[in-house]
Amino acid sequence: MDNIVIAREAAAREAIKYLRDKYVVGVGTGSTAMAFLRELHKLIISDSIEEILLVPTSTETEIEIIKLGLAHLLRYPWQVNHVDVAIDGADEVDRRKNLIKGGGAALTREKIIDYWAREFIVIVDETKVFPSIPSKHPIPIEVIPFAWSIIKARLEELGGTAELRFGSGKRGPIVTDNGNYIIDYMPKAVMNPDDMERIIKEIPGVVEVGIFSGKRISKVIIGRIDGSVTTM
Ligand code: ABF
Repeated sequence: MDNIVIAREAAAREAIKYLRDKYVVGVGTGSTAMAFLRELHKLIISDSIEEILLVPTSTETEIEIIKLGLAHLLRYPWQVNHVDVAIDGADEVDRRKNLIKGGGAALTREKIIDYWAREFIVIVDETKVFPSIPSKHPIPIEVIPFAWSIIKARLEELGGTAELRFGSGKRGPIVTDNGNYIIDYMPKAVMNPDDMERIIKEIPGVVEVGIFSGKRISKVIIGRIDGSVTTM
């Protein structure tokens, strides 16, 4: 098995320890979150955990829940009055638990559910840990399509590069679950992530920013390629 897969699955298995019977679980997006969903599926079909409800953070995750035969557990935000725990992946995490998310273009629904949850647990493999963010991945920003060129110019004025994200085959811009576009922004200088998030969010037409503040995160579980885990 691929080393990264081993690391992801180790983090996903560890996250299962934070679930309880009768929990409302926010289910993240991406391959690490899907490893978690598969582990959770095993527990549900073996009756090791009872009366769990699942709130997806994207259409992609919603489809996976249905494909696993768990549609009866699927709930939308308006059908529950809280989320006990959200388990989600990330593209980058720094030592203060600040995250870059949105490589899969699902950042807005992820932030809605992850921040609403009483506990927000992040699962990553060890290659996602960096001294500061953003390091390798630009900051994904969900924008109203009408405003994309203005926002791109405003970001470039702040310093750095900003690119409208295209789908494979470059047939057109990627469209999010909310009908918006994504701009990937790599700032020129490293800045405090909370300040960066605030400054970007103030630009009219920005829907959400793929910086998730470490202050909102209960725990980060890091899976290692030897199959062990550490937490922060
Ligand atoms: C979601 O999936 C995103 O916020 C993040 O961009 C991505 C991580 O995917 P993977 O686990 O496949 O690396 O959590």
